Amino acid sequence: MDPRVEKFMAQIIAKNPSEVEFHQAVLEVAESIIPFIEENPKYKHAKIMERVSEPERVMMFRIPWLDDKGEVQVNRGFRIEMNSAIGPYKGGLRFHPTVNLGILKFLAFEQVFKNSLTTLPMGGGKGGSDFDPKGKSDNEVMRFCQSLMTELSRHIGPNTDVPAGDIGVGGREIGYLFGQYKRIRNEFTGVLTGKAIEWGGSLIRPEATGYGTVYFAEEMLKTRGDSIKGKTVAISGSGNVAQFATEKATEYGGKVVTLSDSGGYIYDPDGIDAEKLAWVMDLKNVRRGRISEYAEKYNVDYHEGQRPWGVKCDIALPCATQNEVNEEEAKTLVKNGCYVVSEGANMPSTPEAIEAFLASRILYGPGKAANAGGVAVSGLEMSQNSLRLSWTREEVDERLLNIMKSIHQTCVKFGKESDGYTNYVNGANIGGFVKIADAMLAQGVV
Ligand code: NDP
Ligand code: 2IT
Repeated sequence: MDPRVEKFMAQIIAKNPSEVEFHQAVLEVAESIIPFIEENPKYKHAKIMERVSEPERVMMFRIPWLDDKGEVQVNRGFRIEMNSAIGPYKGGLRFHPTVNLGILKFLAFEQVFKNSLTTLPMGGGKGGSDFDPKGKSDNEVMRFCQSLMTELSRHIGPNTDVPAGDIGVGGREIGYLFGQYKRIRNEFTGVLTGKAIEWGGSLIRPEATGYGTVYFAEEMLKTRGDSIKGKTVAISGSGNVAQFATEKATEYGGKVVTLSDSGGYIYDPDGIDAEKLAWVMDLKNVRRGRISEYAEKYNVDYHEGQRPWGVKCDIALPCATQNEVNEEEAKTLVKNGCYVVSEGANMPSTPEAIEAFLASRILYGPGKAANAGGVAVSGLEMSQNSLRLSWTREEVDERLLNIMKSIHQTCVKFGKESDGYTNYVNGANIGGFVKIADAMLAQGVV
């Protein structure tokens, strides 16, 4: 490791002990940025890298609520306000039993760079809770969301901090959270994104992350005169991002052969077409069932406890969670002919997996670039809320496509190497960094 990076990381690790995912996310950025800062000393003297790695503010709070049996339950809530140099804090809320401070700090840190790449004026934040929505009734989810928002409402606002969804937080949860915010503050504002269309939401927001990930893959393929048409696609997850990545990849002429959840993956060699996808959406979003049921319904193989990366494919779209592709799986993907990876999830590849992708010179689009479409359309939802207008589906989708193209161009601008290979990791990190760093320089030591 570069000794300057090592020295920097030693401070990060000492200051944030046991936050391993946060260390991982900071290291990935530091490896791109520290050499860049050496060539641009104004950022070094202002300690920009030290400052962006320290949250501006962290809230951690108790969330008590009553379950359907009348028993008291206690969860922990968080909001990390990471960086507001270029706009109000912006980023999702995650509800998952694994949620802890380190995971949310990694997500908030990634969000800062991602939001900068979108071209829209949004700072970075993230929050959530260790609450597990699985097996809870709608009423339990509502009471939990109301209790969370009772505290969170003190810290957020349409010009301060604008949360949205992430794992375990979709339209249902945003509805309950919005209702409680409005009740407490007596204000109908764009304080959350991912709202339903009837009460301030944007068309295409549910689709945006998955669509954007596919648009990004298509842009990467274009650089080699290629396209998704006719390609075999492996997708992990079966939630919001995976569903709409499947929809767009299929629309672009790809054949999606896998989906997964935390129980295992299904392999459908005929492809998950529009009709099967509609069935998956009902299974996951309405009945809240398991992906194994797909195997029974369509008579295909289900691989319990496994991830889909052993399947032969041209394109892999990891759309479930962090560290879901390890070194061995990355090497297997490449060995089996996969040459495009576009990350719908945040930090789904381990550092060793990323190294394997870059070493084999495949087209590797890291999450902070490839999944930025979701937060980009959240930014467009904020614009529409401010204008008190709604744009059409076509208008929002066109803006999304143009934003993904612009992110791709930024990655190429900052990531192209002397032999012509684009290192999208360096491109996304440096491209995201410059705008934030310049804003921080202009705003003084704050
Ligand atoms: P959902 O909750 O809708 O779906 C999550 C999916 O991932 C489910 O299939 C879930 O399976 C699976 N999953 C979650 N945790 C694990 C785990 N620990 N191990 C294995 N599988 C797991 O979330 P989203 O689709 O919204 O989010 C997916 C990823 O995309 C996350 O990394 C998120 O941060 C990222 N992302 C989301 C954006 C958005 O707009 N929603 C924007 C940008 C990135 P199960 O149901 O069994 O838990
Ligand atoms: O990781 C992400 O970018 C999100 N979960 C979406 C954030 C947002 O504010 O829409």
